[in-house]
Amino acid sequence: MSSPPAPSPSRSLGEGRAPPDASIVAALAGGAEALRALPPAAQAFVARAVRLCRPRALCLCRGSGQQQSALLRHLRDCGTVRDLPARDGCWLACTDPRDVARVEARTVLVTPRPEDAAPRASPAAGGAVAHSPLGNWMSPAELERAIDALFPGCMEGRTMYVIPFLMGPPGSPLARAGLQLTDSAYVAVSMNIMTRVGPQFLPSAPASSSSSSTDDFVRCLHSVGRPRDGAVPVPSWPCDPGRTLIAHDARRGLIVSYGSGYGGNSLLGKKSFALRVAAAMARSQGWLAEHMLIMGVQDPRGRKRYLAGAFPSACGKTNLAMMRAALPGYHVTCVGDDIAWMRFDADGRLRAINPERGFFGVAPGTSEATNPVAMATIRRDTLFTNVGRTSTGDVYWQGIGQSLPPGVTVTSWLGQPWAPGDPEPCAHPNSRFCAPASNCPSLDPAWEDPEGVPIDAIIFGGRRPHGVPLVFEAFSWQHGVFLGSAMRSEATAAAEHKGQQLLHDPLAMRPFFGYNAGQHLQHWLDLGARPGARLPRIFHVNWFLRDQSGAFLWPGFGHNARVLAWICARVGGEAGAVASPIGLLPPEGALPLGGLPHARLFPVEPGFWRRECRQLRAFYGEHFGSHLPAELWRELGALEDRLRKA
Ligand code: GTP
Ligand code: SPV
Ligand code: MN
Repeated sequence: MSSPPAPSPSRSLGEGRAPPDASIVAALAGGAEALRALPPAAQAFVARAVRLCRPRALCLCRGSGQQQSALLRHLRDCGTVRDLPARDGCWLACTDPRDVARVEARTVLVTPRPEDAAPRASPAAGGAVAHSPLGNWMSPAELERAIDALFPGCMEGRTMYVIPFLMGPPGSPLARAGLQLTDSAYVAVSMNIMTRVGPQFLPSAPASSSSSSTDDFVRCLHSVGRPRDGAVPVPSWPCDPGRTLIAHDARRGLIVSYGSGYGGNSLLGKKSFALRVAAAMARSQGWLAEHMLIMGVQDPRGRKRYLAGAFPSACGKTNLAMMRAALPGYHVTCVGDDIAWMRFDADGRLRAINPERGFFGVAPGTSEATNPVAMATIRRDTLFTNVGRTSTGDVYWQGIGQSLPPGVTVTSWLGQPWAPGDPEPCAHPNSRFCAPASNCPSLDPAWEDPEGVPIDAIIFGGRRPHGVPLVFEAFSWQHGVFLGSAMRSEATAAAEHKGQQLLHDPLAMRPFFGYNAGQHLQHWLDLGARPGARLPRIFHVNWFLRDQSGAFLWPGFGHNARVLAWICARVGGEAGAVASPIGLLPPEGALPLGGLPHARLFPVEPGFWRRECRQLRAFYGEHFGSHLPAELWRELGALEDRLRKA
């Protein structure tokens, strides 16, 4: 007699409230404690994951400092982190050199139809996976197959950390809960810095018995993986780069990540939840989840304005959000450096919260000269990854702006002796610091306001070595959304791209869209058309113009305050602007340029912009096609017309 086929282990990973067999959890070390602390829906998710991944033990993360220290000591005993005696409570992790950045090629959105994931994700006939520059698609059935291939037994011999977490200030109408299960203590420690952790953040009961399982919390399953041949070249950093997969099923509120322990691949509250899944929630609930910093700018008369800014990865968000203004009388405060969740309030104002609780910032280039606020933020209680280490137990990287005292030596992120002048850098270009927001001396007093801060201006920007002025303003909300859709930037080390190619990066969301990018742009246009909306002004900036020798023209960093001052004056109706085909420009003399010629910082060369339009038309056509909102095609046509007349 044949028994019925066993159900696929992955089936219903995200579904159901009742624990299928809680006994399997209770039998594990730490299991009973986790069960006691978790609501039934969370218990059910844990039980399913335990059955699938077969961990040796469970560890419930409660968000306490005591537990954080214990986890760090455990990581030290495993050789994953080393202490940094020169800094209080600081640690250094070095990864497997194959696991150093987000893996965009293996990041997918799971939807029934490919066009729900990305405009031009077209699988080969009958295919279950499709790649496109605006997002990769995987079918729900293929995700089940992938889970069945990757996860069974992947946590054998390891502890599963159970991390209930909240994105956003407690009590905020925009805050959302998640539950991440991971076999990486490094991830558990990092999540405890980046998010608010503890079982109290999980809703104790579903919103209603008929509500879908996505309403209560986002289910996140993560494993660093187990290579098929069992070979782990860096035992302190197990991973399975050959089979990495980061999959998002927003409909089921489920994120599944396998094979990488690094950054956005594994800290699932960040890009996976707070951008991809949240963007899909935001679309249906009428708000926005965006790759944006949030900052306060106070002018010499004491007036305060809040700005949100979208720049692609490693293009200056952390630096701008933490800036110390190099302009007398201006004072900048930080609400967030990477992600903004925004909604219109009853008065029609756009209000933003930072869903995170820490900074996961790029280390190279961070110095007392460029970002003194970050340098103060990372003095204590910071987890560094892939930077160099000095013989005195301090950190080191290219552009840290401190020469080494005599006799002090450096070990590179690869564990090799390193000396200034060596051809290879001592820190990986995407090496990072992970520090609690509460360490930041310029943290805005309202940074945890549950209602969020009112946004007066939105800034888009990228790395553009030529042709794009230091700052210009959009003519309207629609034109501003067009500018966002037309963003381009040089590739950076934050993902696996090689070389200095100019990538299109609409809204700085190209790797983070949670649904069809054309619909995401339409959502922006729809919100702008909302009756009673008091829309922020939209600006485009470029700190990265270069001269013939390749050097940056603009001093950047704290000096970007001069640009912010003009933006705030525009918002306040106190500064004039000159119309040009591409937008509104500051008149000559409107912002202090420190002796640099106006024309070099504000080039508006019709030939350059005509080429830009041709490339944008090709990009729109090839990658959006009919999914691009008609209003944006019209904006492009209007720009081409203005340039023809110029
Ligand atoms: P993600 O964390 O990847 O989203 O990056 P980010 O957008 O927060 O970028 P970040 O502020 O970390 O800056 C990345 C790199 O750009 C660092 O090496 C900075 O030193 C450099 N950078 C930031 N702002 C400026 C600027 O105004 N001028 C110049 N020349 N470089 C800058
Ligand atoms: C980015 O790449 O935009 C980051 C780093 O902020 S990561 O968390 O790895 O996505
Ligand atoms: Mn980022």
